[in-house]
Amino acid sequence: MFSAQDSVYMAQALRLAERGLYTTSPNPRVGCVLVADEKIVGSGWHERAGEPHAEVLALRESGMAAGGATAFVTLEPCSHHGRTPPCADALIAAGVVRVVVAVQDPNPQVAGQGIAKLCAAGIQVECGLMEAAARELNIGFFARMERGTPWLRSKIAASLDGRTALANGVSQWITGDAARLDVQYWRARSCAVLTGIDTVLADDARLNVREIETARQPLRVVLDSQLRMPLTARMLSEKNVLIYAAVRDPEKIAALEKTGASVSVLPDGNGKVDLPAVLRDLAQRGCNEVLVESGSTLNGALLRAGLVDELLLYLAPQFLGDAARGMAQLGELTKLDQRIVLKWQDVRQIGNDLRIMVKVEHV
Ligand code: AOF
Ligand code: ZN
Repeated sequence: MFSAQDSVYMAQALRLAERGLYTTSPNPRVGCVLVADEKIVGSGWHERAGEPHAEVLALRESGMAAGGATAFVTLEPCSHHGRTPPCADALIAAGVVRVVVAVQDPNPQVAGQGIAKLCAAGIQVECGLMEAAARELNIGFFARMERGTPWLRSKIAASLDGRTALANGVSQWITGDAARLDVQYWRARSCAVLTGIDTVLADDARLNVREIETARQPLRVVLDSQLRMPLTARMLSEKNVLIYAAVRDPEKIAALEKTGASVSVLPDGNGKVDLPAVLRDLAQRGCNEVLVESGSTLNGALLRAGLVDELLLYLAPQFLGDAARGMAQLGELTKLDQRIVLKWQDVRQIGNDLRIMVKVEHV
């Protein structure tokens, strides 16, 4: 049903969509190419929530040439009035005769209704071309829409023997400059960076995007059950910090809020922060992709709770030895079915380090 030429145009639409990698959230990254008489007559990509969708920009560029054209769109054209009017209506009004869609929009406000609208108008619609790539590009948007939590990606820098810090906590500079720069891109595309209070206390980490230009800083999220966050923490010198606590301490909360931070109390009943509730809350705040940058305690807790979706591992060519700290405190597993099973995604060398991306197989 799809020709080789269809694939060429959809690949181009996907490349356009990728331009929104750092800006579109909470919206998905979407690209569109309009083709008439085997020529591209218009193209567009969604840049920012509140601004026009990919299809509308492509139609603006094509003008009258969209009449009789085929539209290649990486996500089902929307059918709802959100911040902008429905793209399905715009495609119908422009006289497009065929629409090739990579993947259906998981947003319940759309969810097939865009395609239905196009079909009802007599447009030939085909869905599923390069679906896997289109989903992957918006993996966080799909996670948030389909299960109500963001895509959780945990970054861990370690030695080749899987150690992240010496037993005494010394951990800085395990991986090299190139790996650290690479992390900046993953931070920049994430809606939020999540860490534990121990990392803030140990490193006075800021967790913002510094070494590359970005139009948008991720929300910095700290899990701080007992509200130990110092008011002098460097992180608090910029806004955009959200602290999850397990205790209601009105004085400390007021002092933190005065710095511009937000505090939300979500206790789990055992003196800790309720991790699944945190993720649901972040999704409600529009977070698609969340990057965890923390120590082995929080990584272990998230992995044990089955909340980590993907690991971004940077491995330096060093051994730190058995006494050094591991990547994630999982406790002792006594049965093999308790193990965490991973699926290889990508392996490459970054500078002098190895970057391994694996997805967690949720059973
Ligand atoms: C499209 N084309 O380029 C994008 C779509 O508030 P709005 O108006 O920006 O609508 C946001 C929703 O529209 C978003 O949640 C998703 O369902 C869809 N995104 N749809 O037809 C696009 N970005
Ligand atoms: Zn739209």
